[in-house]
Amino acid sequence: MRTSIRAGLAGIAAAAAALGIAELLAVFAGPRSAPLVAVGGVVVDHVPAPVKDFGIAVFGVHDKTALLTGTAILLGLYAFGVGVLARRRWPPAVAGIALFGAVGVAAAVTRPGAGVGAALPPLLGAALAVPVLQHLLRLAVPGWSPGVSQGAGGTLETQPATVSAQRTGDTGEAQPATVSARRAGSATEAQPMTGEDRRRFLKHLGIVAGVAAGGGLAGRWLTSRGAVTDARAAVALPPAAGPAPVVPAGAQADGAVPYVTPNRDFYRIDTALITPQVDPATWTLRIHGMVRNPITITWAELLRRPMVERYVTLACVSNEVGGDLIGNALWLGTPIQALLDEADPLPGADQAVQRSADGWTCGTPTAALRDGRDALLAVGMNGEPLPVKHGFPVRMIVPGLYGYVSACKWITEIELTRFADFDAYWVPRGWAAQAPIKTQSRIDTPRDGAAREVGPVVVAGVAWAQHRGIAKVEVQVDDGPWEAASLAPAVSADTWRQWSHVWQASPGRHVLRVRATDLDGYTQTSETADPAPDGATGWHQVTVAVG
Ligand SMILES: Nc1nc2c(c(=O)[nH]1)N[C@H]1C(S)=C(S)[C@@H](COP(=O)(O)O)O[C@H]1N2
Ligand SMILES: [Mo]
Repeated sequence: MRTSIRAGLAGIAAAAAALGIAELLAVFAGPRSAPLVAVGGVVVDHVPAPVKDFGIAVFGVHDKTALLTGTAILLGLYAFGVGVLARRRWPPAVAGIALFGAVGVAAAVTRPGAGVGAALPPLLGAALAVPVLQHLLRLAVPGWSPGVSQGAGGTLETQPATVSAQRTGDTGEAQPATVSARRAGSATEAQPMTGEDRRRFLKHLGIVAGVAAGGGLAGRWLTSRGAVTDARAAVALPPAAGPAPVVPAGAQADGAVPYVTPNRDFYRIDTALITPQVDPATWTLRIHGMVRNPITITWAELLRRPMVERYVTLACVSNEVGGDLIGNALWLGTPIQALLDEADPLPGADQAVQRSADGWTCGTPTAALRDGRDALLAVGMNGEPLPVKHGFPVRMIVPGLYGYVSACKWITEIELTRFADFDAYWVPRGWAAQAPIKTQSRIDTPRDGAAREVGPVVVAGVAWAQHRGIAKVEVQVDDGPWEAASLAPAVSADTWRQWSHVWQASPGRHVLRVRATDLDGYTQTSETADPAPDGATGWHQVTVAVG
């Protein structure tokens, strides 16, 4: 193994040790102060809309894993470079480690709600990396010591300070310190690494990597013990005041996704790299700002309020035409309208800003929360307490509005204000402040690129125009006429509607398209638009080979 590779590996191991110890310290300083998560969080908060779009388009609901993996790979390359550099020149390598620590500290302390304590994990992690790297380099590079650097050819060079000492020497002879360094160097030149040296290096490398991984895993495990899994399991949801709406027979079209999306299949989109762990025992919701009567309510008080159950289809603004960032669930919750009436918003408070436990915000038109629609402070999803990833213990659900302007998970605050006075999280990042869900439709079967036999072929899917309702779905084959599909019944205008159509398929390749018309009389435009700033448009189409 080449010396520079060993030095690079020493760099990676030192960085791993830094991250491992930081992960362990983050158990006390808060899970979001762990450097990877903190830096990843800053990246999430600062990516421009097109990049976020790209991330969601390419990685979908796995965008977080992709981000953390990417961050880890970049950090690995950086650490390798620091190791290689340290072999030749130590002070700039220390500066490189300091920079790594500084980035971690800057990220950790600027996360919403972080205190100065959040600086400790990245700071101590970086501080530990210095002696670890020193130790491993001594083993990786015979003759190496922080004051003596090695040149590219394996020959020893002196530090600049030593060079100047040489120059100022009266006789031009090297100072004794330099001489001894040179001697040590030439001695090691003569003695290349033995097999035993190599084994010793690899052993120490392995120990550092093992301790780093152990620290990291222990940290993660201890953090997860602080999780709310048990608190969630202990929740007994109150019954709804009235019976749940009945899903009409025939709501499900053959070949379309399930009318009710099971929780485990429900898409998940949020900016939280660490899922917020909010204990209902200490949870409160504060309604304040431009209101006559500020209100703070506890979990127990919330559960005593009248509860209703409603099917509502939630959609993400980042959903591409034909995409699957949409799901339909039965939500149990208390109507927010009554609570807002008690808080009594002042005239002009046209925006209700919801804030989550991790600092994320969204802004909903106050009118949409008070116009009689089923806007809920939800505690249940498909008969269970909200899954932690979907906002446990409490989230907002507002029919007809994209999630980023209405569906705050882990909600702890509602501040009444004006759209003119406050921009919620995604608005300065290039997304619209107001975002009703656009009328859309999707073909679920056949899949794009599927093969079918000649004869009758079932085409089926979903269409949605939440809170307006779907009036008509039409299917077009190639450039033929638009034909009406048969519409399945739905619980209400707040959910998607399934549709199906039997197509007499002839041999060859065919393009199938779908478009929906809502009950306002609006038919989906063929014009394509990107998700940003306020939702994609265009017709979904699939190509099918028949023969
Ligand atoms: N706290 C918080 N709530 C949030 C978000 C977020 O990033 N943080 N994302 C919103 C977006 S963009 C959408 S589409 C919905 C998705 O809800 P789900 O993950 O339960 O499907 O949550 C909304 N609520
Ligand atoms: Mo979203």
